[in-house]
Amino acid sequence: METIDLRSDTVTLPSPQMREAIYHAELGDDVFGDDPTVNRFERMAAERVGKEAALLVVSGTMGNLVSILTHCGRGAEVILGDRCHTHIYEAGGISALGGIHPRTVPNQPDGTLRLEDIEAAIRPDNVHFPRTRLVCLENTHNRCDGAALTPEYTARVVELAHRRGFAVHLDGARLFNAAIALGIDVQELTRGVDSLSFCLSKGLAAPVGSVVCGSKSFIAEARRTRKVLGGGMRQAGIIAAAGIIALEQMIDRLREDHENAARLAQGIARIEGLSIDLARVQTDIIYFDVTAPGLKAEDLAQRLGARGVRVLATGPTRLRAVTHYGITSGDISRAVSTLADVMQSR
Ligand code: TLP
Repeated sequence: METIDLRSDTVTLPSPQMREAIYHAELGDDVFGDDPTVNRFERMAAERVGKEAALLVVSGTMGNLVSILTHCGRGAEVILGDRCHTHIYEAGGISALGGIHPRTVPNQPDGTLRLEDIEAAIRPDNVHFPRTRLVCLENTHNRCDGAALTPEYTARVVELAHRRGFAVHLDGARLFNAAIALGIDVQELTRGVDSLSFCLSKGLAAPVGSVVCGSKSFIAEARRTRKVLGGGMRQAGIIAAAGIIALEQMIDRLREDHENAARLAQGIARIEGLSIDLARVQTDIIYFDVTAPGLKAEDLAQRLGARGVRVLATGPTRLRAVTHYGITSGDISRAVSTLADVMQSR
């Protein structure tokens, strides 16, 4: 019996077309700028999101770190959500490596930061304070039920930041999921932001890699920052080749992941002892709660795992499941019936 792995969309394996493209990739030394596949990929990525230039990096974490370090000098302050990935899951890299001061404001349930909260967090020019240099948004928002931020909201944050003299970075690890969920072109979600990163190794199913996009001058600086972090790669066309397939073939299919997530959520809603807010299910990420007395999320995850369905416990009663390339609609039916069985046979 095959395992149905719903822990994350990071577990996706490359498609046959990616393996083929990797095998045949034309390569060179990318630190010298000589890898034709990387150069082609970076041009494609920049064009796709409507920015001048792009930079291939190892991971989403490195994409955010490179971007934030490039925007901010040591001692600068970045405004970011208290539930955002950079603040919670990136090992404090911006402080550890960049001497950058994080100023958190509450993420609203829909993943946004209230404009009033951003405004109130901006530092006045005073020798006592760090300088506000950047605000970070996350779209889709991982910890906020995979919510998609709208172009209207993004534009309002961009307007505020630019009016007050600082930049906007968008952690778009799952940016294409947002565009698909909202039924819009991805460029509507990137307009005006000074930098963004998106991941190749989540729903887009490439084995490795993320990409930072921005103006030519920003990316030239980001290239230096990546080198400082030891992220200059040599025959990186091996990675970029899969990235090209990701951009060409894997974006539209994210729709299937959203449909599967919605079906999984509807199944969960019918199971006694579990609870889920169906109105919050928008993309490939769903969170649900155990309400059955005495059952911990961790225990449920373990029992499911023993039956071949893997999910993540993210709190004492909270669990996360993520659909992706490699999860079929048949897998969703099996996951729901396994969940129902496990809950019934307690
Ligand atoms: N998220 C992973 C874990 O780290 C939690 C996951 O399974 O969801 N931004 C966002 C919004 C992310 O969700 C992630 C990964 C990253 C950045 C970092 O990407 P990687 O894992 O490539 O460093």
